[in-house]
Amino acid sequence: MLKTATGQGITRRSFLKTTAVTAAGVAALGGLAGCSSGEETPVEETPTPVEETKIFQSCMGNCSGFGCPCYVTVREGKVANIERAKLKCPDGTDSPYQETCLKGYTNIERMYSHTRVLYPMKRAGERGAGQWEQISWDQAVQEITDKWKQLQADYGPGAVAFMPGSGSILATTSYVNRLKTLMGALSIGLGYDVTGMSCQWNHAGFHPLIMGQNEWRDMVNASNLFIWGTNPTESHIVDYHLVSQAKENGAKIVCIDPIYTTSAAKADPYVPIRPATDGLLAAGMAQIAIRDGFMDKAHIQTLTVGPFLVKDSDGLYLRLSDLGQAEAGSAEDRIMVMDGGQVVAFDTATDPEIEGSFEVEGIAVKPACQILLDRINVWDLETIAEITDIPLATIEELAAIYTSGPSIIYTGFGPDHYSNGQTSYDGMLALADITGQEAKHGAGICCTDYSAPIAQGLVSTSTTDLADIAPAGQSISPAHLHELIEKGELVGIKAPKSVYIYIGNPITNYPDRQKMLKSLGSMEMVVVADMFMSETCLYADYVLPAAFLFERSDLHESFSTFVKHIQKAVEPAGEALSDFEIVKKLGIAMGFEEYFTQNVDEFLASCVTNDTAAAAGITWERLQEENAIWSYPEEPVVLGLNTPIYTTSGRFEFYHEGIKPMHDVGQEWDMKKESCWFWEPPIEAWPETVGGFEAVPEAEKYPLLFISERCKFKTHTMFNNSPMILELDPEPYVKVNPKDAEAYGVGEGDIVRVWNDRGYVVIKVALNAGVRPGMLVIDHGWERDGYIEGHYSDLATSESWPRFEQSNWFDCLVEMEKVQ
Ligand SMILES: Nc1nc2c(c(=O)[nH]1)N[C@H]1C(S)=C(S)[C@@H](COP(=O)(O)OP(=O)(O)OC[C@H]3O[C@@H](n4cnc5c(=O)[nH]c(N)nc54)[C@H](O)[C@@H]3O)O[C@H]1N2
Ligand SMILES: Nc1nc2c(c(=O)[nH]1)N[C@H]1C(S)=C(S)[C@@H](COP(=O)(O)OP(=O)(O)OC[C@H]3O[C@@H](n4cnc5c(=O)[nH]c(N)nc54)[C@H](O)[C@@H]3O)O[C@H]1N2
Ligand code: SF4
Ligand SMILES: [Mo]
Repeated sequence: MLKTATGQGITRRSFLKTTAVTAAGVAALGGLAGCSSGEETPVEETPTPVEETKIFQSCMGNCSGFGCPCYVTVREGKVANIERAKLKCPDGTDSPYQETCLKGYTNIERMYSHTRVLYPMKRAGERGAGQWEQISWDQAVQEITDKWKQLQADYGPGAVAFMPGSGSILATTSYVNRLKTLMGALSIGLGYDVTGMSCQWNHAGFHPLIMGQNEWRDMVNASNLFIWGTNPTESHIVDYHLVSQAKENGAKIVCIDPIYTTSAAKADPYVPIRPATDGLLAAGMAQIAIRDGFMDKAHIQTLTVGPFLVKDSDGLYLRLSDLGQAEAGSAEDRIMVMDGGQVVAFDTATDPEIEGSFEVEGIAVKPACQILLDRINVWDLETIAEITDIPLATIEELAAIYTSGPSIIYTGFGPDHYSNGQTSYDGMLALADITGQEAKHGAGICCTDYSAPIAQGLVSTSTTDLADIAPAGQSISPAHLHELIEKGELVGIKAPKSVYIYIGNPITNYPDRQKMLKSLGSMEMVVVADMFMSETCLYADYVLPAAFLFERSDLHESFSTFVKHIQKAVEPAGEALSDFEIVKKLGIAMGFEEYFTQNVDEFLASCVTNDTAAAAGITWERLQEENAIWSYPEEPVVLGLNTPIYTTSGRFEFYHEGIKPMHDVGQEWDMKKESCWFWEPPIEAWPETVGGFEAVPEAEKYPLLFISERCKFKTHTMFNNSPMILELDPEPYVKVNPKDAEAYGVGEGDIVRVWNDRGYVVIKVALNAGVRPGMLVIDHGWERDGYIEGHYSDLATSESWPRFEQSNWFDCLVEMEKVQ
């Protein structure tokens, strides 16, 4: 018996009764077709029952679903059907999360697609040519590990790098970390969504339940929902119903986006904004809120770092040790605030000042809130209106809506994809801090999904047991990979000579594809494990066939309110192996057999055999019985209300004392400037001179701003191989505003070349009046073979600002011309 999370039973083995009826029908037809004399007694055919098995399984991908659960029906060794598995919240209501989207239902097609990699493949032509020799697993493993051993012997352990993507965040894909750790190999991190996520964590801390933002269930409690830099009808398909529900509950839905998206169409007001200026809009709204009496002093005093005194000299907090009253760094060395004309430790104050500037024993100080206000007040509202391209009356209207009741800013990763993304998120977060729109239901920020069972410690794939025996590996961000490879060494890290790529398609998905091709091209050996012949596979020396989700057992450790155990439904196609088995083979061949003794079930069981899981009542036995176990509180998680704020100060931090860059690679760093919100235009996406900010020089040649957008037909590059999806969305196109189309002499269906110094793409035009004039938009996720020529990922820059190592796909200027 398989059970859903509610305990509703679903029979694992059931027999189709309908076959009897079918057989009788066939017998009747047979009788007629035979057209016999009618004297013969019709032969009663014994119906052959078709055995069906229903297995708890899941879709997967880095979409907002992150593994929507389903039941797959297995018939004669093949997956024959997919049904959504309705999981339940602890109170018995349907879980609002992870409802299967259109893509999820195409998984059968994907799984049996001709683009599946079925055997280990060795490159037989130029890299990228797609010519392969099928080899045995033994040969593949031998050759790969021989080369790794030689490279590590010649150049050190970091000569081999491991590079993940985000395609399948499951316990077995994390098993790779075991091999990486044992080899002391170089880690190449993830370079996406860094700015958005990190700004949240810097503001509210990394909480094991929730990553710096509130849980999405709370959206339905908002009076006003600001869809600000996200397009959830496309990018959060399975969660969008929360927006609809909020609307049904009477919430006002506001959308701020340069493009009139499908989400914008459902909002009122929709406010188009000049790209990369959201931080200034937030500052303008904050100014108006303060002017109109909506500054929430009590909130700033008690739940933010607002009253903490900051020294003018070094930007650090004034502490008791500065006044000789405690030992620096000791537990007694508390941060000081100004209270009733006295400087006191923050935890003894009753009504601390949040504004003003003071001198304490000759030390000039200001409350952190004053620093924020000074930075906001640098901008006058007219300039903000000019730069954001939003009429002042509209900014007034937005501020009035935002302060009229509990308001949630539902943001996403639009602002993240510009180099100045931090100015947008820090601005939105500061707006919530100043107005007290947080730490209560229906308020705060709901950005990317909730946290993960792995973050909560419920599913642990940790490699700490190897700490004493393995050399400590180094790590580098993809943002610095090219520099590392060009220079051969960067901050003590040597350029890798080989890379193992898994659950990712970096050649398509990182900006400046030509640089990525060059960096990966410099390697002596590139190995990719994938289920499909992705674009990155095409440039590999070895492609290892990975088992599809339905072909393996696993534990979900990615973003979800459930811990889930999926069970192998069918045997892997061809000679595919699960990532677990692939890693195990490689690990044993590298000489680590004693660390790879577990079978997959033993490994999965070990992942949930830990104190945290035990305390939460999560056991391997329960998972086998129930498949999915809810791992969140009953009430929606709201930071500062029903959870602590997980910053070091225990408060929301709009001021970041002593902030350091995410990775110090010798970049210029202005600590004081980075400590608090400021606004500057992005590196490249500034084609016009506005508000005193000069257009970038590139704009003379490349006047158009190019961005990509999520579409419901893809999860990044996944689902490019589903015929059903391709029927709905057969080819890429660039969306062009009709005014620009006229100026460029192009019309619907024309073919254009879009280019800059980094590369070009040749693509069909789709006119779209919702696109802001001066912008071009291509749906994200098409690979090399989708374009007529070139590639959209050749266009974007790999440059980023100093604080975060981020990929800035939207920070990109281009020119366009008609080809035909
Ligand atoms: N179908 C589908 N869903 C997905 C994914 C997928 O590939 N396919 N990927 C998942 C992942 S990993 C992520 S990170 C999320 C991303 O989810 P979203 O953040 O929703 O994704 P995008 O469509 O990239 O960008 C969001 C919106 O930002 C707008 N935008 C662009 N520039 C600006 C700006 O300067 N200011 C403002 N205010 N808006 C701007 C764009 O027009 C777009 O409407 O989606 C997840 N969900
Ligand atoms: N132009 C542009 N580019 C972007 C973005 C954008 O907005 N615009 N958004 C960026 C963002 S936010 C993100 S998160 C990234 C995502 O970038 P990636 O993480 O590279 O995303 P996917 O294209 O989903 O690649 C996943 C790959 O892993 C494979 N895979 C899936 N499951 C498994 C498995 O279990 N085992 C193995 N071995 N392989 C598996 C899939 O077949 C696929 O080839 O894309 C980024 N790229
Ligand atoms: S593609 Fe759709 S069904 Fe699959 S995990 Fe994502 S949202 Fe869920
Ligand atoms: Mo992402």
